[in-house]
Formats: sequence, C-alpha cells, structure tokens
Amino acid sequence: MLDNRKVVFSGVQPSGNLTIGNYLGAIKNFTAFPEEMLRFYCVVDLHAITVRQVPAELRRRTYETLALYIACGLDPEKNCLFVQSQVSGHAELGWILDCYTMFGELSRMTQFKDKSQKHADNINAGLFTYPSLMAADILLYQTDIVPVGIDQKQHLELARNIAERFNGVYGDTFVVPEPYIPETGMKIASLQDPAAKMSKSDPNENAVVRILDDPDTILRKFKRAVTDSGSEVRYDPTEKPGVSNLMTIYSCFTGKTFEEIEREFDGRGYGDFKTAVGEACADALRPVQDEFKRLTADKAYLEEVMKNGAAAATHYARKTLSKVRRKIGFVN
Ligand code: AQP
Repeated sequence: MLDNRKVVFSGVQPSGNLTIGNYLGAIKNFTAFPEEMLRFYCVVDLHAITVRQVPAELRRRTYETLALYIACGLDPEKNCLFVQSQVSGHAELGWILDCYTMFGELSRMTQFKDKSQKHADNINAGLFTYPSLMAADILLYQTDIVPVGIDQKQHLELARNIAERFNGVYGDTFVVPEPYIPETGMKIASLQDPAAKMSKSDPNENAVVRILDDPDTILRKFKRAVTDSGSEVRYDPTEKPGVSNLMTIYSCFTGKTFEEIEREFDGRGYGDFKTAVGEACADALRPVQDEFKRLTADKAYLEEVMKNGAAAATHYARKTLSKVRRKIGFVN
C-alpha cells in the first residue's frame, strides 16, 4: 500500500487519435472512481514506441491524450495525470519484471501475435515484452483496480501472475491488482468488421469513430456501418454482430437498456437506427470536444499538469522501487 487509500491505475497509448472504443471501454470509466481513492491515469508513450511513430505526431498526441483525459472529466487537481516516459521508475521496474516474466507466457499473448502480424517488418523485443512493462506500470503504484477494455484482460492476468510470483519469492511486495471491465462497452467493434476490435491505428477510417470527429463525420461513419441481414434491431451478438455493436454504442451513450432500444426501433429498420446512434454519439462527444479545443490552446497549462503529475507519480513510484531494490538485493 502507498498510504491507506485504494489505488486505481490505467493508461492509454498516444499511438493514434483516440476512438470511441478507448472512450467507452476505458476513459469514460476512469471518472467513475470515488475521490477517496488514489487515481493514476497515464499517457503510456513508452508503450506507443513498440510500433514505429513519427516523432512530431507522438509529441502532439501525448499533449492531446492528456487534454482528452481532462476534457473527459478527470480533474488534474484530484487525479494524478502524467506521462509515462517522464517517470523513470516505469522503465526501471519494467526491466526488473522482465526477469520475472517467462518467455512462454509472453509468447501466448494474443496482442503480441496480432501486432507481429500487422507489423511484420518490426517485430521488436519491446513488442514482445510490452506486458511486463504494463505490469510495471500497474505494480509500481500498488494498484488495486485497473479499468480496461476486454482486450487488456490477458495482459492484466499476466500482471497478476508476475506480482504473485515476485511476492512468492520475496514475500509481500506488490498488491495483486484486479481488472475493472465494463459490462457494456468492454469491446467496441470496428464499424466495418464487427468481428474485429475498433482500433485507433486501423487504416480504414470508416471502421473507426474518433472522439474528435466532427458531427457530420460521425453521422456519415455510422450510416456506412456494416449491419446484418434482415431489418430488425435486436441484440444478438452471434446472429447480428453489426447491429449488436451499434446497440452497445447507443446504450453506452444514452444509458438505455437493450430492451428499451429494441422497443424504440421496433418496425423502424436500420436506417433510422444508425442515424440515432450517430446523433447520440455526436451529442455526447460535443462537450468533450469543446473542452478539448479550449485545453489544447493552452500548452503551458498542459505542461504544468504534466510536470505536477510526474512529480506526484515519482513520489509514489520511489516508495515501491526502493522496496523492490531492497528485496532483490540491489545496493542502495
Ligand atoms: N475497441 C475497444 N473497445 C473497448 N475498449 C477498448 N480499448 C481500446 N480499444 C477498445 C481500451 O482502451 C484502453 C487504451 O488502449 P491502448 O491505447 O492501450 O491500446 P489498445 O488496447 O491497443 O487500443 P487501440 O485503440 O487498439 O490502439 P492501437 O491501434 O494503437 O493498438 C485500454 O484499456 C483498452 O482496453
């Protein structure tokens, strides 16, 4: 424990313009934790370089991701918002945990397999050891709860195994974290391929709705979304994966249940439904976009937030690191 508070930690990579998958699966839920908890939300730029990034874009997106955290309702006075590479403890603990993570475990990670296929010309060691750095991110802050989308569940299970393994060797060192995966929104699918996750780095723009897309673009993308045979709006992820994905998005933005949505669009067909989903999404994102515009116009403020966040995170990270160093046998 860092102090007597429960700890929440999560992060988002500045590896592209954020999608409504990132928003509904992760960021929106970051605001759900009470003020009594110690809350760390990180822009995980060290993870982003496992895939080649254009330096100027990575820098811009790092500011923008931080601004989006704030625009989505995370008050920097009440949450520790920071950039991963500005707290050296992440890389340090990442290396240490590499030595407590098995090659076989990393080889089984589905994200590694997917990303190796997508980036066959750059299957670097960082892509392979990504999960042990993620374990370090989490364990560094003695985290109790990690809000993530379902795609990160396997990595989180590995983080738990690493923590338990380390604790088994050296005695209680790390809190073993629990995932917090939202029931609705844990996996927002691509609008063009309902079997695939919506990903910010998807080269097909029509597959992805971005948090910062303007209302016309949002509406157009939903109108072009792949649906299923028939015309009935019914929640059935096996038979109607496209419509069910749209229903999930609509439910997340409006708070309506699937039964309510089915009643609302009974006999109205897909066209009306897609327009309603697009409008609900655009309406919900408008205040976030307005706030984002205001924040990104003030770079000095964002830098101040980064600086304060990094200082606070470093304070807590040092506590864990000094304990880890002592247990391992490093000379302080
Ligand atoms: N489609 C999604 N549905 C629900 N949750 C999602 N998340 C990502 N996509 C969806 C959640 O967002 C958080 C941050 O994700 P990330 O930046 O660490 O990377 P990712 O999971 O690899 O997301 P992307 O968008 O697919 O990025 P790229 O394209 O760069 O690989 C996580 O909690 C994730 O679960």
